[in-house]
This record gives sequence, C-alpha cells and structure tokens, in this order.
Amino acid sequence: MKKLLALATLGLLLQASAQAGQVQVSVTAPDGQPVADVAVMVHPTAAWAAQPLPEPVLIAQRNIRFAPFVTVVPVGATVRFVNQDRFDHHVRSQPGGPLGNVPPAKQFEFRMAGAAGGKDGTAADLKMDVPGIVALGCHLHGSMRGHVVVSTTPWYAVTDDKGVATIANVPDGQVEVKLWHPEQLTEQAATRVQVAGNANADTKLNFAPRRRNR
Ligand SMILES: [Cu+2]
Repeated sequence: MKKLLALATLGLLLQASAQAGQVQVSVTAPDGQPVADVAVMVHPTAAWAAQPLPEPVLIAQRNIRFAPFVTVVPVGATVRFVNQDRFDHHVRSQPGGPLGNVPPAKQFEFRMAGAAGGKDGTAADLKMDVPGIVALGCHLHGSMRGHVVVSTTPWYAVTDDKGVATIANVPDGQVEVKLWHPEQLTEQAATRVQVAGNANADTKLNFAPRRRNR
C-alpha cells in the first residue's frame, strides 16, 4: 500500500512538472500575404492526457453573418448558436468546400427567432460529437456562410487579420501543425515543430484564398 501511494505521489509530481508552451503559427498565402480565418490545429505526436472540454462556444447570427466566420471546437464540445439580429434565421448544416460537395460531419437545422427588446433571440445548443467540418448556412439568407471545424486535438486557434494563431498550453515535444481553410481544394501539408517552452512556426497555404469583406 505504501509503495502504491508513493507511486501515485510520483505520478502527480511528474504530471506537475510536465512542461507546456505557447505555439504561435503564422499563415501566409503563396504570395506572402497573411491569411485570416485559417483553422490551426496542433497535434502532439506523442499520446496526450485528456483535456477538459471548453464552456459552450458561441456562434452568433449578427448582421446577417455568422460570427465568427470560422470556429474550431474539440470533439465533444457544445456550440451555442445565438440569434442577435432582430429577425429570424434558419440555421442549417450544408455541404462545404469551394465546390460545395463536401458533406457536413453532422446534419442539423433549426429556425431561430429574432432578438427583441434588447434581448437575444433564440439560442440553440448543439454537441459537436463527430470530428470533421460542418459548413453553416441559413435557409432565409442565402449569403450567410460559416464553418465549424470539429477537431480531434484540444489545441487549436483561428488566424487573425495578421494571419497569426496563438495556441496556449501545448505540451513539450514534437507536434504537427495542421491547417484548414474553407476554400481549400486539397489538404494542406502538416508542419512539424519541436515545442520546448514557446515555439513559432511559419506556414504557407497551398493556394491563395479570396479576400473576404469584414
Ligand atoms: Cu438568416
């Protein structure tokens, strides 16, 4: 028994001393321009300990847009859709990809009442239990587009206007940085990075996305 306790204590100590760092990933197009709205997933090559799921992740319907445009959640997390417009939306999953032929990882659709009297409209929670990509659309507004990436790794971020994604608490060791962009026709090559404390990675998409109005 004493030996078991000692081993358990040692395990705790080892866990506490495991190092982690911040990984900063820059994404550019082939012409060197920074690219926003790129989902960046960091996969350690070694097995990792299960991480707690985040609180429900908000995707608003605002000004006839999904905000944010690209959302990454770990598999098992809940996405909370909230209608902040004064009129109804009808959110649905739909085929994605630049050719509109990639089936969504999960199928759903629901009508969402508009906001009124300073309060949000309908909120709907959806558990994202299937890894993959879900393109979002709206039956009522054909121009509305959004994307959910359901990630098998708990370390991820989306690039900002400067093309930079910052991912915290990545365990030390070798990792693969994987990219996804809504307009990509083919998969992006993964980039291997050694994490020891903090790390940086410069990555390039294999195509030039269109510029999106913000
Ligand atoms: Cu709509």
